[in-house]
Amino acid sequence: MKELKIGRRAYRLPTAAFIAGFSIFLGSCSNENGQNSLSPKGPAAQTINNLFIPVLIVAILIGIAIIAATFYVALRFRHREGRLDNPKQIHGNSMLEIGWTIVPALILAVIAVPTVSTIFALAERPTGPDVLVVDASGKQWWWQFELGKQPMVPSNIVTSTELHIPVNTKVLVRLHSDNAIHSFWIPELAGKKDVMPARTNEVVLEASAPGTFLGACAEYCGLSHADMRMRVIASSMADWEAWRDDQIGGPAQAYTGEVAQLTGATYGCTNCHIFDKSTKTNYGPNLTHLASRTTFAGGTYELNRENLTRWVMNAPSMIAMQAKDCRLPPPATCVGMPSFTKNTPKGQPVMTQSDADAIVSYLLGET
Ligand code: HEC
Ligand SMILES: [Cu+2]
Repeated sequence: MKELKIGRRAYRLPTAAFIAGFSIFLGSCSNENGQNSLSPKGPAAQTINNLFIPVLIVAILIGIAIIAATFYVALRFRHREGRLDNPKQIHGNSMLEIGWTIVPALILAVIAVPTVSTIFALAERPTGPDVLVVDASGKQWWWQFELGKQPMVPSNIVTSTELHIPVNTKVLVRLHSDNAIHSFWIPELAGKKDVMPARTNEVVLEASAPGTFLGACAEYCGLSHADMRMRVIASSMADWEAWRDDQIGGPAQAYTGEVAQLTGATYGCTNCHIFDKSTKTNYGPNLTHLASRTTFAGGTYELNRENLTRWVMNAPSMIAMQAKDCRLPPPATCVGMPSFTKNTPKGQPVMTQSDADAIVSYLLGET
């Protein structure tokens, strides 16, 4: 008895420390972080949650039963003075062995029913003129969204990082990659889907209310995988149509004169980017309507003059990229955007502050 008391006291401090630490950890888990799969904001995520919660409850009950049984057995059959070393052996007890084979099999069989029906429900492919079809491509390291010509979109729209959708509308997202394997995940709207080269997977998004839903690449895809974020912005149909019409229109300012010269012949941005036509894709993000976005560089940075100027002059200082000598049409070894102020290749100009300011003014639609 005496021994036990000493033992208890010795555990008091670590237990208190654990409870305090765990409470702080739980306190840091906010429910409204824009990326919470337990907080569904659309039918697909709701369907998944409806399966997840009951299965989780069953798993917790089984977990508690097993942990309790483990403690019971450890205490009940612990070594004591004057006792035989081994408790009674039960090997070969057919009833027990049949029991613990059949019960889990039954539990799994019961869980399989809603699981399979959820899989079929989520795989249903929406069709019709009121479905918005989006081609999402995983790039290194950003997401390109292309809204092809279709009943809801009179002319092709190419954008990046931020996908605008109307609420209560089914959005069929076709997933593409011309490089590594990525994974597309907007936790509050739908499940996770791998994005594979040479194969088109699909996922259906739908938001039940306006809002901004955060997502990220969920499959390690190289150096800046962690900077490959995205956001889905759901708004009323009227707001979405206004966004759509703005995207279809040309850039805020004419793409001529000094800016066209700087981004073209001088620094060669046009080898990778498009500045004045939102219908076309290129190696890098389409920049025609960059000003309409709130973030850039895979959603890692807020779009403002200061961040954008730093980026245009020396992008690799802001996220990791492999693009040292990539000024010309990107050779296969280039991944990302080069610096225009550090390690510039021989014979290529180093970007001046005033050139950067002029380019950034154009990109922000300011004069
Ligand atoms: C070798 C190809 C290449 C060249 C040349 C290049 N870029 Fe980029 N640029 C990229 C890539 C790739 C990205 C996406 C990087 C990422 O987010 O991981 C990018 C991203 C950007 C972005 C952020 C866009 C967004 O939606 O996130 C801006 C702005 C930009 N570049 C401007 C420029 C300007 C201005 C120049 C010329 C001074 C230039 N780039 C030259 C490849 C290039
Ligand atoms: Cu990725």
